Amino acid sequence: MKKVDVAVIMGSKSDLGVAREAEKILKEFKVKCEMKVLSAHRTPKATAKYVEGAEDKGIKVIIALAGKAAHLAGVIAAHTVIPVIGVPMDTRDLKGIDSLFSTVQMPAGIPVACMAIGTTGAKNAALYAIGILALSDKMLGKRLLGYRKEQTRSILKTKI
Ligand code: RP5
Repeated sequence: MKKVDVAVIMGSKSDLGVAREAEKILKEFKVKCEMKVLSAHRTPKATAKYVEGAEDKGIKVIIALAGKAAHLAGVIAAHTVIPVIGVPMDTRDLKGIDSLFSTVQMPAGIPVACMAIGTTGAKNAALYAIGILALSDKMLGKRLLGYRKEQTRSILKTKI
């Protein structure tokens, strides 16, 4: 079975552009990830089945992106103890506030780490997942530190 460290699950193919931002960072850090479209509402049984098999696949972190009544991250977290990072998608009607509240307001006992709305959240979800993996992977931790140092360096050299 192919080794996968991080699963990136999105509620709809319409979330793919934002999900790619997380994938890009995971690939930059050479973290093995797999992308899936699964919905808490439209494919509830397939979602549960995938998540229940995730531990056997060696998946260590799950990133879940969803919009509107965004229950995907919470439903995934209900089926596993693998850490789940939720990314609320931006929406036309309510500007992602709907997705944010649906993702962040989990009942005690079933935690979801909720990131910012949209692209920022997707990027930070990948970095957060890398931080979790780095706890048991020293080399990955070094690369994460290097990424931060480079970020600091590039901001400090900004000429106005
Ligand atoms: C959610 O509803 C998805 O995560 C997506 O952000 C939103 C709209 O989905 P589509 O109607 O574009 O498939 O389930």
